[in-house]
Amino acid sequence: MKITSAEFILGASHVRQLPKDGVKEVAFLGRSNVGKSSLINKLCGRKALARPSTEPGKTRELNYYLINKQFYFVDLPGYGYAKVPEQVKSSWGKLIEQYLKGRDQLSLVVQLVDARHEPTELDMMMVGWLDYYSIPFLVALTKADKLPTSKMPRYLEEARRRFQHFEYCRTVIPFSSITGVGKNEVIRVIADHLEP
Ligand SMILES: Nc1nc2c(ncn2[C@@H]2O[C@H](COP(=O)(O)OP(=O)(O)O)[C@@H](O)[C@H]2O)c(=O)[nH]1
Ligand SMILES: [Mg+2]
Repeated sequence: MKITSAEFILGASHVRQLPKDGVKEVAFLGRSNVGKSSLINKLCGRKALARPSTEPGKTRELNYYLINKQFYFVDLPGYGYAKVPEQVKSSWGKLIEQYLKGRDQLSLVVQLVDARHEPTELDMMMVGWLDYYSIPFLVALTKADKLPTSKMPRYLEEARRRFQHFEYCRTVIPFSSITGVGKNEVIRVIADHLEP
C-alpha cells in the first residue's frame, strides 16, 4: 500500500460526534510529545497534516483524517502532560476508553512509545486497555534516530519482551520521522489489518 491522499475531516470531543459511516479506522495513541504528529505526517508524506496538539487544559479532540479516500487515521489526544488539571485528565480518560471500548470499525492502534525511555505507567495502562478490549496494536518506538545504532538491538529486544506477551500486540517497530526508518513496515502492518 502507498498513501497517496490524506485530508482532515473533523475533530470530535465526544464519541457522539464520531463518523457513523462504518469506514475502517487506524488510531494513534501516545503521550504528549512522543512524536505522534510527526509519525502521522511521515506516513502520509506530508509536512503539516496532523494538527498541533491543542493547549493543555483545553478540550481534547480526536482528529479524523481520510486516507486514500478509503479509511481513517484517528489522531487520539496525547496523554501524560503534567500540567493538565485533574478534571481534564479524567474526561480525557473517559473519552479514550469510550472510544476504544465501542469502536467496532477500529482495525488497529499504533501505540507510540519513546525508544529511549522506559514506557510510562500511562503507556502500560493504555496497552492494558487495548489488550482488554481485544484491539490489535503495534508498538512504534519513536525517535529511534536518537539512539546510537549499537544500542538499538538491546532496546528493541527489551521492548519486544515487554510488549509481545500481550495477546493483541502484533509487533514492535523502531521508527524515526527524521530518517524514515520503520515507515514502510508500519504501513505494511496497517495495510494487513485493513484487509477485508
Ligand atoms: N529526533 C527526532 N525528533 C522527533 C521525532 N519525532 C518527533 N520529534 C520531535 O519531538 C517533538 C514532538 O513531536 P510531535 O510530533 O509534535 O509529538 P506529539 O505531541 O506526540 O504529536 C518535536 O519537537 C519533534 O520535532 C523523531 O523521529 N526524531
Ligand atoms: Mg501531536
